[in-house]
Amino acid sequence: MAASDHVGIEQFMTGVKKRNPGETEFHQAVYEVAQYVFDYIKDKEIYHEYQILRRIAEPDRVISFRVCWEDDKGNIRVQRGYRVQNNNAIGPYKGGIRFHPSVNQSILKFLAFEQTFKNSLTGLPMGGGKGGSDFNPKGKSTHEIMRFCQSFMTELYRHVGADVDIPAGDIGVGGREIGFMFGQYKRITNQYTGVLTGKGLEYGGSLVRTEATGYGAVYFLEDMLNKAGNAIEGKTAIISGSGNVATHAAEKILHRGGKPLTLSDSGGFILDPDGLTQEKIDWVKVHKTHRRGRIEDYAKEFKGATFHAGKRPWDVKADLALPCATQNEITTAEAKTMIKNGVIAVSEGANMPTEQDGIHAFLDAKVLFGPSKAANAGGVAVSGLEISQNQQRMSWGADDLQKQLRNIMQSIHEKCVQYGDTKDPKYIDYVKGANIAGFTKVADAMLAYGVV
Ligand code: NDP
Ligand code: 2IT
Repeated sequence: MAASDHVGIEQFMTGVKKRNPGETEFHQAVYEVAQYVFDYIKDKEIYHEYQILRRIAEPDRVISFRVCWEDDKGNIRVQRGYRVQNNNAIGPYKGGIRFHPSVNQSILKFLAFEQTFKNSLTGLPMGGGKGGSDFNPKGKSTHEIMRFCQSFMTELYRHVGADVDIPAGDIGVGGREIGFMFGQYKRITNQYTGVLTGKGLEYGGSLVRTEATGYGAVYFLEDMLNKAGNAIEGKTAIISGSGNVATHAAEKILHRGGKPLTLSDSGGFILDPDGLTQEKIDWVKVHKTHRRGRIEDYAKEFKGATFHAGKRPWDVKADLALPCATQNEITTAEAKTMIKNGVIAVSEGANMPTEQDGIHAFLDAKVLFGPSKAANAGGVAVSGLEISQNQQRMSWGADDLQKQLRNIMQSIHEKCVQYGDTKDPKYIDYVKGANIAGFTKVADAMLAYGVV
């Protein structure tokens, strides 16, 4: 086949949209990867012949199931549960579980697709998957959460396993929910295996897993800045979210001598012009995780801080930005405001938080931009280390794990530099680098298997 006979990107995307109607987040994620991969493989006939990208963009399977549970008033409630197993070319399916009312098939397919490239970038043997439910954990009692998690696992258990598919946490799923799901898996199967990561330290969890995603996003930011002859020290940072990723990103910014100015949740954002301190971050962790409180209470607790209802923090002037809440939380207009305000680097803690044209605005303005599949890979990387510890029936020390996390983030940065060259020798396109580096390993494994 001559190179000119290959399907073009527009035709490829027409097919993706036709096969996955209405799944806009999934289209967005596939298009973002395809833009770069099409260019990279234009003279690599074998990837065309074996339809590699077309196959990665078709999940191995999408499992959807009913989850019934009883609330505290005795009402029977019905939710939908999912597991999307995208690709296991380089290892068992691996990826988080999200509980949020917005969860649908499109969102989980985009997350499972992205996870495939992210897990490849870590260098560890993990394929890509994602799961979740439209269950809304807000306002639910601990017993309601427990009953929901048990019911969810009563179906999920038959699709997962320590060598098959290893879920973990994501939005709305933290240590408490993982505990309930692990307990139910153990009860149903009578097996004690590392089927989930993000477990408690008492029953096979790993040190550093809780901190890993937020810390990792700041390590990636640090490596981008260092490569450009700059540093975090003395810089201000705007951060969205106030959950696991956001609070640990704020903490690591602080460790590096930076000044975190904001946090947010779905109600709005807080601005603390004095900067968040360790004490304030610890308060947020307890308030949001244990008391299930709202970020607006921060402004009542700490003098000088203000709460901005219904708003996101992106028009606050700062040097650095870390979106750590959810997808498409930086619109193209907000990206342009940030550029105008002089932001020098963005590191995505959340998955796909920046709209497509917003990403290109950052790249055109030569803002250092760490895309989610590279910048937030620290969480799943330490999940990979948790799997290794479980299989060895060992647990490693915190110093060792911190070093391994730091090294993995550095090696992801190096892979992005290797593939992310631009016409400007001083500017790295990390989006290009992450997409191509993530693709090659999965693609070459798929080639080895032939047509399956
Ligand atoms: P948490 O549940 O701990 O926190 C989520 C935070 O984001 C909360 O502050 C929440 O606010 C806010 N948020 C969620 N959805 C929305 C929304 N639709 N609009 C506005 N705010 C929202 O989740 P994590 O910190 O674990 O996850 C945050 C992001 O990081 C997600 O994109 C996730 O996929 C990604 N990620 C997480 C990893 C992990 O290890 N946990 C690993 C890699 C990526 P509220 O309380 O009001 O809902
Ligand atoms: O998006 C992600 O990488 C996660 N939610 C973590 C997945 C994992 O398996 O640790």
